[in-house]
Amino acid sequence: MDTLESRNPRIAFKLAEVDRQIVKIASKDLARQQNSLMLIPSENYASRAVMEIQGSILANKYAEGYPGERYYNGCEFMDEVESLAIERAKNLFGVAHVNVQPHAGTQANMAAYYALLEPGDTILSMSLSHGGHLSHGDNVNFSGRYYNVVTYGVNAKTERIDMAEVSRLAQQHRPKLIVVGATAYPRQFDFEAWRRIADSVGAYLLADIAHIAGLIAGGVHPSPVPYSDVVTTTTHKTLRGPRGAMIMCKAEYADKIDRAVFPGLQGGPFLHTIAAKAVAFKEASEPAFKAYQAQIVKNAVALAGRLTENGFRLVSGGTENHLMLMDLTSKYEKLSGRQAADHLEDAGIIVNKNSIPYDKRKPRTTSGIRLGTPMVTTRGMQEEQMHLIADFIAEALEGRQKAAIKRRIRTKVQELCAQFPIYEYLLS
Ligand code: DSN
Repeated sequence: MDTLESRNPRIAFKLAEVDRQIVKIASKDLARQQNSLMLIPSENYASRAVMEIQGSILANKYAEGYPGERYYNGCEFMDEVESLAIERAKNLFGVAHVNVQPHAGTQANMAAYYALLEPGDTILSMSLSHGGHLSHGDNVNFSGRYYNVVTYGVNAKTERIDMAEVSRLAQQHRPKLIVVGATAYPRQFDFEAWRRIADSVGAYLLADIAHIAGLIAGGVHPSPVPYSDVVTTTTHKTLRGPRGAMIMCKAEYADKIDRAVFPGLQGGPFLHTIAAKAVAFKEASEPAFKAYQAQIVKNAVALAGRLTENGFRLVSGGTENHLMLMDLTSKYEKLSGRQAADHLEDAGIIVNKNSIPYDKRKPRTTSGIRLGTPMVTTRGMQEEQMHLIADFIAEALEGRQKAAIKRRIRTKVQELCAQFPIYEYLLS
């Protein structure tokens, strides 16, 4: 029979036939993902369905533009995909307008600034060293170069955002945009209070919910949608979709936001990823997702509680969301976040070094580590396992100079992981 495969056999070869080297690397990471306790709060295990469509024929098409107004022909089904993703996101978050094209969170924030600001305008945002994000105006990022950035942080005593201080800074600097959102803040945001401050100085309010989007969709964190002009998020963290981002906004900013994404900052959208976002939004609208998000928070509270019992101080005293920041100086003055993260990796526990507020060490060293529960919760672990994990962390850090202790914990970690396998269809 005359087939494309018979005319061009390489098109039909399986990955393992084409590139054993890359298969081997991916298999090693599959084993690492299976055998480690992954506690980085911004990561997750995407579902098989999400991964299937992301690696599909939808990756073959260019579709610059938006549904119904493309710069390429042959986009009929790409329009269907993107419209479906948009509708599902609108329903999930109860928002007027959604742009599902941003490739990543920084691009989403960049598009929001591009739409609402002129170079030189003032942004009031959380400082990176207190838990903000590079793209909120850090001086090594484009946002710090093109805008006049004023930062707020957390109060030295409470380690929570001091809303009176935010209000004072807003009055003093009259920002055109206030950004609320963080990558390492373990407390909830009162978005209504942020709106009041923005209104008091006539500023736009941008909520960057990349970390907490899943919690919001699952109803375990208040939503910023009623109070914000623009909301940005990634889709792969607690939301558990493909690696990517989106922008939500009030109807009045829809055109500006869309034009900022394309043609302002991006060319062709990744329709295979947008299809995977659509799948993730469907999954996030199901009752099981609410239960998952509630368990993420319960697990974080359990992990935080047991770490505290083990003598570690947590920034702000605990957590109300999916993550926590551990202040290592409270127990081991000489141990940096970087060293602690490496010792824990030796024991099969993956975390990241992170500055703590008012950290005396540099960002590459840090005095803290950041831990979160989205991945272990996706595996099905509950409070009982969080207690075990906290004890593993304490034992590994206490015995950090002894390779045999870390090896023993690594074995225990692997035994625990074996009880909660991931992607069994890939492992078998
Ligand atoms: N990578 C994100 C995080 O880990 O929080 C920030 O970009």
